[in-house]
Amino acid sequence: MRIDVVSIFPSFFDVLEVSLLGRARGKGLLDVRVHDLRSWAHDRHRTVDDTPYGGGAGMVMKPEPWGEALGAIASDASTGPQTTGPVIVFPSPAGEVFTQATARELAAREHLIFGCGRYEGIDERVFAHAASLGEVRLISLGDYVLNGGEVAAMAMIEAVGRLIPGVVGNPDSLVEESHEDGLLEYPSYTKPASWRGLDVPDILLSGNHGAIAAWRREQQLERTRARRPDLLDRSD
Ligand code: 6GU
Repeated sequence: MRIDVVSIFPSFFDVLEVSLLGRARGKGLLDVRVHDLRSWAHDRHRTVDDTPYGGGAGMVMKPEPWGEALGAIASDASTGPQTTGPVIVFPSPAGEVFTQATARELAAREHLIFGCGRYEGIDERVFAHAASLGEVRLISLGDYVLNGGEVAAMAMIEAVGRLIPGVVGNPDSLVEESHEDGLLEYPSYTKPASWRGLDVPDILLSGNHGAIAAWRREQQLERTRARRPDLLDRSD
């Protein structure tokens, strides 16, 4: 999978070098390229923002650098082995909420472009223009406000990247995670069986695999009911 990121803070994405995703990049499973939006700003100060039409607080990202950046990246990638157009993701608190289902949809694509906005947002015309280059999605991490799209893009890249075959060593560990089946994960324990007066539940030491599976399922339902009842309304 190829992922391009456009940001005025490319160094935010240095952490992609480490851990699981770093190894995935080393193995050639993931081709991530981070671009500085300012390389497509041509004035002396490499300006990427301006005051909003109609007035109001803050600054708005100008359309021209975004148009050039997205155009250059989309046409560069189309010379590669891609058979479908890119998905262009704009992290935005005004977007649809990102879920595990969104991660699965994005993981099935060959090319993702993340356009990270700052300030009060990006000139609205950029989204319309981007729609001529690929499938545009505005995606939010949840109902709270970050200073820009970078941290959100990073979260999405990690959630999507670990679904690419080969990135996570043991594929079984993908299915037993919270949210994969619409429920929260069951509790996990390791040795020692007794620690500071706290004991591992007897059932897990019983060797009865059927009973263990049933207990884990019950734990999943119980925690989901207690912590995230909204998930139960949605799952079957
Ligand atoms: Cl994707 N962007 C920003 N700026 N704030 C957010 C967000 C995204 N998701 C939640 N809050």
